[in-house]
Amino acid sequence: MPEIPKIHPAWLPDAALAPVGSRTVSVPTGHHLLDTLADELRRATALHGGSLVDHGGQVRFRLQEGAAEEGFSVDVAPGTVTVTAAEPVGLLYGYFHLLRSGEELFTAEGTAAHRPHAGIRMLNHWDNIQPHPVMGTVERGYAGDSLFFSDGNVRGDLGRVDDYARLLASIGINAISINNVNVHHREALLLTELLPDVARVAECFRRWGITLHLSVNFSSPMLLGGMDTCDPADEGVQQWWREAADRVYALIPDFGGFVVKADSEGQPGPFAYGRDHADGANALARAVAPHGGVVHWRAFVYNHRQDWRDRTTDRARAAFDHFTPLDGRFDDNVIVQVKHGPIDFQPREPISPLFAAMPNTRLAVELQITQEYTGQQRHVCYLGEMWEQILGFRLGTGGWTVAKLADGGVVGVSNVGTDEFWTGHPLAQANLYAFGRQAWDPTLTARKLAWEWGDLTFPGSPEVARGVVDVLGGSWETYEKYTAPLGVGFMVEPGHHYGPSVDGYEYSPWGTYHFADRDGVGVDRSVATGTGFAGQYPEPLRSRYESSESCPDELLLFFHHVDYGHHLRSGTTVIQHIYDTHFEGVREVERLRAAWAEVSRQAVRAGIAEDFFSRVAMLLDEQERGAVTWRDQVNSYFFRKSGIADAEGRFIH
Ligand code: GCV
Repeated sequence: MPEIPKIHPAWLPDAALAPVGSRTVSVPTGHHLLDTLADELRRATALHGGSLVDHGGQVRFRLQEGAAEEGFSVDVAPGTVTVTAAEPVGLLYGYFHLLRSGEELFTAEGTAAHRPHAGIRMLNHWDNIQPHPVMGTVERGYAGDSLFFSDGNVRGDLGRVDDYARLLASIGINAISINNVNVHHREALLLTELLPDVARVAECFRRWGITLHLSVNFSSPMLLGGMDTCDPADEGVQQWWREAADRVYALIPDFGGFVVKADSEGQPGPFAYGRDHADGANALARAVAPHGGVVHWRAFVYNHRQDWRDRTTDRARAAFDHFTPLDGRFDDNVIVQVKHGPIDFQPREPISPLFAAMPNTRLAVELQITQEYTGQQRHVCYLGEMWEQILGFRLGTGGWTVAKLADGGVVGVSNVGTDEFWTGHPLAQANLYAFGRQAWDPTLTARKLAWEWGDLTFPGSPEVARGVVDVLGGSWETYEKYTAPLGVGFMVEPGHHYGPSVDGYEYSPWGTYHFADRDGVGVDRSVATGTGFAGQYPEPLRSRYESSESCPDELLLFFHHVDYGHHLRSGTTVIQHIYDTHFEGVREVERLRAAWAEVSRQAVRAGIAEDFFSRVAMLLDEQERGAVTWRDQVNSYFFRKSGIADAEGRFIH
């Protein structure tokens, strides 16, 4: 059995470099990204018997004015493939395109142009420098420790960061923030004392065309500057931010900008001074504007000290209520970053109505790659399928998709850490892969991306790739089946959010209720009788969500409180749907395990190292245990609340 390298190469094993590495290749010089590309080509050709030549060759990279920013075109003629781009980064992206296209590309003559859909394709890390007593070094991290920080400092050895940056460049990521949006005291120092270390990290990413951003604490002028205010209207505060930005750019000339979580879950913000979020965001944006930087200002602002008895306050309404009055007031270099759903990354939520309501603001869509609410990288849950629906969802005037409305880019919360497979669950690599590729081109289907990822990860073993793709396919819906039903969300253990607790958040201040009683379940968010949230959508969505008759089944309990006997559009009742899907979800996990056993046998036959497969098998044991627990807790809860028996007479505790 060949030995697995200590760190798994993810989707770039050496064998995946063969399509380019086995040929004669030429590349221009004169830019640091071209040096990176040349290094990469040297490595590929050394491995696969090709060579790097000064001119010509079978694969030619060339720069030529006129192509789209960051884009590239590929021209295939008999015996040669030419990649042309206006910018060096386009050639780098073109190289990775050749790898994922494989040998087939070399036989299909013609020219094709490629360009990214979103200008900013970003990852947010929620990494802490000082391990948080509850969250550890990565908040909501399920893949080991931080790649950047250790022992209260930036790591001395950043070798792994370089490998990480290469993986990210290969899927088109061009921006990264390295620290948690909850910026504690030690992390605030990244802006000052620890800045030289940040510059070292920025250098790793620069080599791969990725700009570094920092999450900053809104009260930094007080925390770091000793001031007695952080009022964004205060001239001294504005001056402090300008000087802070100048210091950053002096060391990191291509610094991307700031990410800010303000007035959210205890983080400081402009409300304390009677200012709004446009005032706050613009003060910071003006500090980075002269240097070409941006501010990602998060719209995740809500009251987390709610009284569950108060049915008028609705967390789902909050982002829209706070931000839509500010449309048009944000500076051009502010990007308002909006979570895809109105609450918080649940397995199923409607699209945030904010995307259709701020035509004069740059918006970014925020997705959660780390599986906080989708199995914490212990369950297989292929999120590419969820994101395909989100990015392609039409809600704007003229039916614009979320991908188009989010003209400020696509941001994902990273799922990576020091784990040898990068992502804890080896199959969660596919989520990171799909995220980057969908940010580049949101029309790519999740299925196609699973194949791309499988083919790259297991080159030359199509049977293994097929088996893995089949296991990924449908896994998000399987997860949804055995967890919270019909869009209700949040039936998780408080705090760590793993595993079921139907009433875990029911009487807490976080605003995440399901209001189950003896007669029914769900939150009435209609305009007629509920919180009015449905009214935040443009037509025809508003009417569709307003009525329990037309509301899609998968979102019914998000928008309506209905009796257990209510008939879904599918024909079954709410209570029977709960029972059926929970039994079905567990059966699907059992099938996943059997399928994985078969893929593992094929992998052994193909001589592929076992570690990947045994890790997944071990996690599938846990997934099955978890699914059974979810099924039993949810089914028992609703059986006892409703007193309605399962029509199939299956055992419910
Ligand atoms: C970084 C959720 C998570 C928090 C996270 C927050 C956010 O509430 O549970 O860990 O904080 O979202 O997105 O800011």
